[in-house]
Amino acid sequence: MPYETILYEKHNGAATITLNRPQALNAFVPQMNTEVLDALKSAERDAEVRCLMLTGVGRAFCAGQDLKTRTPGQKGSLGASLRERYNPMIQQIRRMEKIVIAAVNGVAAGAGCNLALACDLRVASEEAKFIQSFVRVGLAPDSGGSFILPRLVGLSKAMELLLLGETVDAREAQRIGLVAKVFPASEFAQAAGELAQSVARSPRSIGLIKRAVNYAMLSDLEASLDYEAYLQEIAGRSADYDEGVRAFLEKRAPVFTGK
Ligand code: T3D
Repeated sequence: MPYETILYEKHNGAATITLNRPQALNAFVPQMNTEVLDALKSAERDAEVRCLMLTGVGRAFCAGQDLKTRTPGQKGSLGASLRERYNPMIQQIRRMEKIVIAAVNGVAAGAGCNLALACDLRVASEEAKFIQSFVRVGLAPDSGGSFILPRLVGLSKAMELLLLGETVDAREAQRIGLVAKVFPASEFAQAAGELAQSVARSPRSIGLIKRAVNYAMLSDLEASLDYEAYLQEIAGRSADYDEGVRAFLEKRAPVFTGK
């Protein structure tokens, strides 16, 4: 499918989806939801792709829903919009075994912020900002934010961010556990790309790590222990595990193939 609101590229096992509506700080219109979902699915199907990165053109990562289409006369049903356009994107990111990295290049607000939170890892430019801006426009949190944010930063901090809607800069986001790494703006694209390349060279087990944590977030210890044993059986049968043990015993770096 040819894309108009996003860019999609592949390089050495890592694919990048770049939100491309810089005139509106990469805010979502329906076509962009459709294209992001399509690109996520095609990355999932593509055996060449082992890691996926999500980023934005210009000075924003994503400003959430395009509010210019939300005037009283044309706003329609927000519930339907979430069910049909946003929830499938978030579910796709969480369900796919491939690792999705949010490379937050600039401001991430509302559903745009929660899109980043749904990813497996977040890295940020020093210029990035995170805003749970729903309260600023009279909305409730969506796109998984009410579920994921407290799990990332704890209940008290999550409530503060949601209720006050204040801007969190990149360093503060790193301090509270919202992002893993912060890079200077001038080095950001390269550093984020290198991280995606390195994840793409990781062993098969990274997808199993994601599955294990996804499962554990929704279940109790007993069920998680059982599911861990199931996933470890899969990992133990992989070529990458054999290579990992061989490399350890031979005192060299492993060469993983993702098999
Ligand atoms: O379907 C549904 O409706 C349900 C889903 C709802 C979930 C949501 O995501 S609701 C939307 C949540 N997002 C926001 O509330 C963020 C709104 N934007 C802002 O608060 C600010 O723009 C930012 C804090 C993100 C950045 O501020 P600043 O000062 O750096 O930039 P700016 O001047 O406000 O914005 C620059 C341009 O981008 C401007 O356009 P203009 O006036 O020059 O033509 C602005 O209108 C546009 N823009 C920014 N955010 C949006 C947007 N246009 C449409 N929709 C936006 N969300």
